[in-house]
Amino acid sequence: MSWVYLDGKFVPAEEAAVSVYDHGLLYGDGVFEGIRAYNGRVFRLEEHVKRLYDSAKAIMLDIPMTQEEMCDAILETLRKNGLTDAYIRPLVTRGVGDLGLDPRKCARPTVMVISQKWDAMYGDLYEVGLTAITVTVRRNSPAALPPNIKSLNYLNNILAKIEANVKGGNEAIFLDDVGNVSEGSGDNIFVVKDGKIFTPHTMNNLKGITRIAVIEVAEARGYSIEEVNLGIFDLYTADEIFVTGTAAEVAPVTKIDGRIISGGKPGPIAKDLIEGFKEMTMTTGTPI
Ligand code: PXG
Repeated sequence: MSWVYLDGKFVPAEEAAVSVYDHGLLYGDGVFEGIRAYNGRVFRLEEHVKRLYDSAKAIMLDIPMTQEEMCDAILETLRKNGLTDAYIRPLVTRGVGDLGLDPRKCARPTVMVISQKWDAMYGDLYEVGLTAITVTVRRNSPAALPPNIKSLNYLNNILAKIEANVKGGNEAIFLDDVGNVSEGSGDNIFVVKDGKIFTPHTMNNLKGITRIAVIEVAEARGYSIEEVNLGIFDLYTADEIFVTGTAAEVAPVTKIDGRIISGGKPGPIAKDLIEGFKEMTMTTGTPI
């Protein structure tokens, strides 16, 4: 049997349910995280929990437990389910209210932790590389809904994914409202040009935890890595492109909008970082 943490209790997965009046459902009013455990350890647990609380703070949502208690709830969920390699989804909604959008109607947030076994998201695509599509739908403007908030409102990302699916891509790449490269539908983006690595600033994308980990791996391996504004030209003329995320890990892109990147196969720097990141996930993290 698998168990879900729900408001301080463990309930069987098939009985874990929220009210139709929960504003997480009615308005996408809530925040979440996506975390991985590898080899009996949770990768960057404190960083994910901190980002969850930052997302909550940005939407004035008071999570009714401390960050330490949230970390414990996550670890306990994994133990209760006997998981050592897993995907973990903590989620906090505004809670049960009425059909009006005013969050003051919601007495207390709903807190959930869902977990499941999880393997590589892109299967054998890591060997051949992803086909990416720059989509016409733009990333939410930071002036409207900052992409830094990992909110339950993922329709912007889902519209991008649908467009990539329709156009035959494995992943969508967003530009922001002025045409700067932003991120993928569920990952951050990096390009390699003339031996140097570049990635967008995090104003127009999620402050990815894998992104930071990969920057650390790159620096440890002696690469020059810089945060810059990138345009579509930089994507089309890149020597290598890769995306990073909890689900995607480090995934090379070998074709974008029909342009072949790094000869149509994963490039040497992406391969080096895939190896370094794998080592990091296998040897670091909070023991379950
Ligand atoms: N940008 C966006 C929009 C994301 O949703 C990332 C970047 C990468 O962030 P991290 O911290 O994970 O390196 C994400 C994270 C899924 C899935 O099921 C997607 C994410 C995480 C976990 C699962 O597609 N995206």
